[in-house]
Amino acid sequence: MKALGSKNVYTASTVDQMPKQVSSGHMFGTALSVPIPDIDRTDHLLILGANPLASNGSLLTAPNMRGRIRDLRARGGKVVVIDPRRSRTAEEADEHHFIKPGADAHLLLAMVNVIFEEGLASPGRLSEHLNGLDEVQELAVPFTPEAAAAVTGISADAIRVMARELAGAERAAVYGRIGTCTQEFGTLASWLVDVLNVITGNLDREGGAMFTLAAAAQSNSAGEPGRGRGLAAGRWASRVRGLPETLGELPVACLAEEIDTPGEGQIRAMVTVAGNPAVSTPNSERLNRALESLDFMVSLDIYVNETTRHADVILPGTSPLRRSHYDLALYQLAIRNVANFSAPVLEPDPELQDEWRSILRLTGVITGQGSDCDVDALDDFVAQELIRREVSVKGSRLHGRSAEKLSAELSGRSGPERLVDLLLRAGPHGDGFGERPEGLTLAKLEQEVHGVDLGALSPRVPDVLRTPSGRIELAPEPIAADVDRLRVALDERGAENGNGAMVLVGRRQLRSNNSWMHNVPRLVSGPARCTAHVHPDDAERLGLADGLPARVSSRAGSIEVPVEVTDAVMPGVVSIPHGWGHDAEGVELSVAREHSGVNSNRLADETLIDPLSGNAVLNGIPIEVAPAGANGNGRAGRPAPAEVPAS
Ligand SMILES: Nc1nc2c(c(=O)[nH]1)N[C@H]1C(S)=C(S)[C@@H](COP(=O)(O)OP(=O)(O)OC[C@H]3O[C@@H](n4cnc5c(=O)[nH]c(N)nc54)[C@H](O)[C@@H]3O)O[C@H]1N2
Ligand SMILES: Nc1nc2c(c(=O)[nH]1)N[C@H]1C(S)=C(S)[C@@H](COP(=O)(O)OP(=O)(O)OC[C@H]3O[C@@H](n4cnc5c(=O)[nH]c(N)nc54)[C@H](O)[C@@H]3O)O[C@H]1N2
Ligand SMILES: [Mo]
Repeated sequence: MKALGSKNVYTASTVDQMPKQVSSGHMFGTALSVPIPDIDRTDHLLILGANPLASNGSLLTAPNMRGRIRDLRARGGKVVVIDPRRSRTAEEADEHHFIKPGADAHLLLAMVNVIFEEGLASPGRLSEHLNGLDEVQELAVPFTPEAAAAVTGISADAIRVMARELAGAERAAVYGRIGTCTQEFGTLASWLVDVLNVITGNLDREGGAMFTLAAAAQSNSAGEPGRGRGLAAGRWASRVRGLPETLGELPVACLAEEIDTPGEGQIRAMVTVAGNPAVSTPNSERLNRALESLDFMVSLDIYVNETTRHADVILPGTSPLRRSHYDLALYQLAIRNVANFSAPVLEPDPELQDEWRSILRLTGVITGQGSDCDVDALDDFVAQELIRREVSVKGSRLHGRSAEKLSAELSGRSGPERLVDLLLRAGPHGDGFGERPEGLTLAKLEQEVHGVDLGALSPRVPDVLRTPSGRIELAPEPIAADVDRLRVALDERGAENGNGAMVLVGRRQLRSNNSWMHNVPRLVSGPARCTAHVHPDDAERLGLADGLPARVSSRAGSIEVPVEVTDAVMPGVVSIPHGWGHDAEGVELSVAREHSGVNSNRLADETLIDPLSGNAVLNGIPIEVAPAGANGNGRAGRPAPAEVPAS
């Protein structure tokens, strides 16, 4: 990306967790300073917009979420789930409340209101590290439980009880995930999750919401502790819509218009790496047309799918079984401090290059060295740059050490493994290149084939903070300013109650992973899963019948999809899973084509975003629903009602 020098960088982050990164960045100073619910030690867990029994958790890395939630309840703890669907997680919980999509910020702010109103706020030890407590109290004043009830669909009494129970629990944590991010008020909801964690005294304490201390590459344990530069955002804007950059990338909801709008700076060529934006991003039809119009496109991928079918060149990846793995990102979000390295299981395939080599070769091409460039020299250069940074950063364990000596110690390795060894050894659990011989190295992890457990999370405030003030910013200026939008919605939505308008939400499925697990026969067997869940009252009102196709339309597009009538979804809401629709021309997925389904992102409107993060709104999309005409495409198989899953 540096070699290309383009500001046109897009990732799945802006159809996923960017709002949480923005709120965390403003509050704690880095985008991955995301408080993680300490599930194994908490007594009370409030879950919003997450379904860990299907997803196994996200921004919350741990195996066996079902077992952990059961254990929590078995030791007398309570689990409350807020979701417009009665998900599998909701079924396992003590309590579930349907919420109108997009209304989480209203619910959470009303809980903040109750906690202040009833004198229950007690940040405890954190008080001396906080800015903005009074401001938050002030911001919450208009958001009474009565006002929030109309917007959320949750009664004022229930909101009060939830607030009291959260504040009263010995140890409690609030966890919000994709349902709270991919919506109109994504950053506000993400912020309020942690406001509640702070004001109930649960942030950064055992059994509350805590900061992981990862073994490698974590910016909130790098450099000098306790203070930093804060969030990088708004340094440039997208060409067409003028949406701000965040963390060096632009909202993927802008990608199609950046390709199909003529003028200076128009995107004419593209590289995709392990992404399927033609399915996973809003207004996918427009993006598909845009991708087809490019002058050149190269993709690194393992399939000829909806995205890579547009490419001029596909560089195939190796099987995960033929390459090593260390998860730099997700271990920063783990519920215990852990480190695990997976060595390749199978021998390298002589026909296939490692992906990191393909990427370096592309770098060679881009920098004018040609496709027969010296990949090993480029790899050495990358490693030298990383070493140079470590030895020059103030506060790094390796500050002032000799780059040559460190480089020599790493010389037996190449590629990502050399970088991982460096990052592990420089990290807070590392050996510091001999400084603490019992510390971690990659060699040690190679011995520990099941990984290393570095212990339960422990309190990290204030050292973890990287805000310019060195404090937790409870009411960051840009976020506080966005509360105005909530106030407007309070009036508008409170008034428009119950006029029959429908909205769309998604749902994740256990035997799927976004768009790319549908070409495996075992994972697509059984009844068709790409169905629209519709509440019985809506089905009756709209003339929809179980197993028959409905036409669902939005500003962006229109699809036909078979209906499953179920009271697992709240009235006024339709749920369609994402990642389906594999019947497009040129897609070479023979199994997935047989179980095609339709792409729900044809309905997602690229003009709807959360303004603070640029994140796409994928939940709470206004739609119209009607029985499909007699000429419906019939592709939809009739699902067997007995097998209708709750998620
Ligand atoms: N098996 C499987 N596991 C996965 C994935 C997969 O596709 N399959 N995907 C992985 C990825 S990329 C991610 S990001 C994670 C996501 O992990 P999760 O966030 O746990 O995933 P979801 O199951 O999508 O849960 C989101 C829930 O939010 C609800 N929801 C929708 N709108 C709203 C709203 O406005 N408010 C509230 N409160 N709830 C709402 C939905 O009904 C749904 O139950 O899962 C990861 N794990
Ligand atoms: N409506 C709606 N849309 C959503 C979501 C939603 O909840 N609702 N969820 C959003 C979320 S959370 C996310 S993360 C995005 C995901 O968006 P994407 O990342 O664009 O989607 P995936 O389907 O995960 O695509 C993964 C790609 O990687 C390829 N691949 C798999 N293994 C390898 C490999 O080893 N090497 C290489 N090079 N390629 C490989 C696959 O073939 C596929 O093309 O979707 C988002 N879209
Ligand atoms: Mo995701």
